[in-house]
Amino acid sequence: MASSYINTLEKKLAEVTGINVDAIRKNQWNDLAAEEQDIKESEKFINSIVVTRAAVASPSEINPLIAKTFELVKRELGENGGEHSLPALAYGYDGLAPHLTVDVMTVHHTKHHQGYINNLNKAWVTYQAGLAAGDNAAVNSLAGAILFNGGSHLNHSIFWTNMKSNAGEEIPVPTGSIGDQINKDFGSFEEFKTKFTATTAAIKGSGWGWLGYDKAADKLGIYTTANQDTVEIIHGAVPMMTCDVWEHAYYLQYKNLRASFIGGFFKLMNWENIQSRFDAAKSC
Ligand code: MN3
Repeated sequence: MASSYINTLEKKLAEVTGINVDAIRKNQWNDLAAEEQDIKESEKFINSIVVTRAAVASPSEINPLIAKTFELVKRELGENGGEHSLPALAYGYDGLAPHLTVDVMTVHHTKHHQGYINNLNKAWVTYQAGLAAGDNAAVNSLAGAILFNGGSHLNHSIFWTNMKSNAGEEIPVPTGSIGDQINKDFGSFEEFKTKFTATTAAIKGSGWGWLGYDKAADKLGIYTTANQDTVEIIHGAVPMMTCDVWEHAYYLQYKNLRASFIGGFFKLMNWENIQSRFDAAKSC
């Protein structure tokens, strides 16, 4: 059902302008098959596209992933739209050494993460102007920028909290209910670590490796997302932990040895933070 639906959508979008079919295919309709609610919303969205004359689109609906992105940022950081700022770290820039050096951390936090935040705040201003003008085509044309920069802000903010200082070489092992769930879903922590490392190291180009929680199945899973896509929008999983494998996250220190960086990341893993995310996901 979902695939014929997508075909219909693509045909209709192909007739009109102002809608990025690739972006919608990638970001919006991926999980249609599993999500009855999404299908209903998709229907509404498709029906709203009115071809007023040949090759002109007049969408009356706004891409729901724009609001969803701001909602996820608000849930993680408590920030209202357009009021985004660099979250303080729970450790100093030298606090993750030797596994992540002060140079890597400083550039990553103050230059890269800040850059995405600046873009997101700018996109918000245009988004509000588009809403005020009732120009839905203009608003929808911002979706790519908002998903990219908002996803990045969200992903980095989760990533920072997933780590804590550990100057030693030992790898912290999860205990409590998150440890039990990892044993249940992956066999053992060691098997989880091996699979997460292999899957995340194999991401083509830039992206993120994730430990996510599928609430419906009551199951943890390993996921990947490309670029700055976020796991909840792409896979419907609640983020527990994420590892940034864009080269800027590790290249200064690890060069092209992505798996070695992931090994360092495991030594920094903050299982108290991951446990609290698991508790929150289970209780809502
Ligand atoms: Mn990054």
